[in-house]
Amino acid sequence: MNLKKALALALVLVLAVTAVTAQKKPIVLRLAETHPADYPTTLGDQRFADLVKERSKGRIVIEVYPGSQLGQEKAVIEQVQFGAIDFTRVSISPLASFVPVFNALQLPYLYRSEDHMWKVLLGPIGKELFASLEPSGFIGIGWFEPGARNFYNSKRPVSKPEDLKGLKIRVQESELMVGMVQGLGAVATPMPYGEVYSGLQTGVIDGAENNWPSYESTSHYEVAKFYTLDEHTRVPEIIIGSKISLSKLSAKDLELVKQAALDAIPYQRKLWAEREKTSEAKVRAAGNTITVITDKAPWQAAMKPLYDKQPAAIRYLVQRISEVK
Ligand code: GTR
Repeated sequence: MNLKKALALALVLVLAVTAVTAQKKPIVLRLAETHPADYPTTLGDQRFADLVKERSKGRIVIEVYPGSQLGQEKAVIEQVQFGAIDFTRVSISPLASFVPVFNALQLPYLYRSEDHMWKVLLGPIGKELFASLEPSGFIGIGWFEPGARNFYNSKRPVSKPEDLKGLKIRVQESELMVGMVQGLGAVATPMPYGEVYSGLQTGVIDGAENNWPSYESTSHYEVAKFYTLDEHTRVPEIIIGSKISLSKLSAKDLELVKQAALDAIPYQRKLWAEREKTSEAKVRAAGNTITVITDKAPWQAAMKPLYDKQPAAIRYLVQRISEVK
């Protein structure tokens, strides 16, 4: 073999080795989750990550960081916006401070049922809302079940809206939620999820509101023993991606990612339904006072003024949501 041929062969070999190593190195993306590892949304995130890994044959790896390791929701959303975190699963409540049209989805007593909410999320309105995320630097990836939220406090049983008067109630970092609680005559205190337990313990706040699994998994039920099943909101859980960081995925891979999130929904919903029951059983066994609200009319009436305050675009969306059969 002459020198020229040997050099050419060596070059071919180097290129082949580089191509193989480049192929083998997966794209690693991080997903931030506020809940602990065994919580239904976290297990849903993990199912999403597993499907992506499997279908991309290991080319795309999503690492799930549970338990607020990467920060509290609002701070994480900012980081997703700037491309420092690739995905997060959050409640749309803090997200609405970034993309206000999402407020339409968290108005009290908006959905007739869980089923109605899912029809909205998976139908044309859900798709439009995903599209509305893009100018703010986010990509809509998927939805998860949030359950219904209820008020709880450490002071007294609450069976009608007036019973909340004067209580300091923690809300998510959302102007709309501040408005909702103020409208009930309570004192609204927005704060990150991770600070609520000590807030209740030290008396900085008297109460908060959340679904059965969150009330139980955070141990809030141990320090705020009065739980009122008023089911005021269903605030969808969402997975969003960072437009900046996901620009490294091909259009086909982005489709694969979105499809995987869609396919993880039934699993998360099944786990959710189970966890709602076990959380409820645990709280009841602890002897908490559970007040069942059979007539929601006074609650709906008390929250109605919030609707009238919304800008026209939200009111229009609310109208369309009510028409979804
Ligand atoms: C939970 C929700 C979390 C977080 C929390 C809160 O129900 O799953 O993402 O938003 O509520 O109240 O901050």
